[in-house]
Amino acid sequence: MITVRSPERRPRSARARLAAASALAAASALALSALAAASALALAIAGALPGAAASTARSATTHTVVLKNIRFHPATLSIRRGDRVRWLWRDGGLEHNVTFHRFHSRTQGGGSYTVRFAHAGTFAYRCTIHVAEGMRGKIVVH
Ligand SMILES: [Cu+2]
Repeated sequence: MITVRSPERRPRSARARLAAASALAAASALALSALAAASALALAIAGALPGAAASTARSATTHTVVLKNIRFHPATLSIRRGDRVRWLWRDGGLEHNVTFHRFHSRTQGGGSYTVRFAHAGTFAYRCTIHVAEGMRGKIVVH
């Protein structure tokens, strides 16, 4: 009696074993993907940390002001202490200068002039050639 039932049971139990094995494989695949996700998250966190550290020790930025059409663009620029401002002559060779109370560029038809602003405050400047035309600017350092 048992020997008759046994061949009937065997395929079932074999199928059951196979099902159990594939379930285990699926479970381990899930575990692997969870592990992969966890390590990807760990990498993302590790990657984010140096970025957060870098943002607290902010590096200086260089801002650009373009001299064009007898104007400074932008006329008013807000920056942070330690930042640089670079003026770019883009007025088809027309001569301009960047003149502050205590320092100034050369009068030139092209090129650039860079100043680092170490102190907070509002610094007005102008082009002495075109001051009557309203060629003035302002750097606000925070
Ligand atoms: Cu000018």
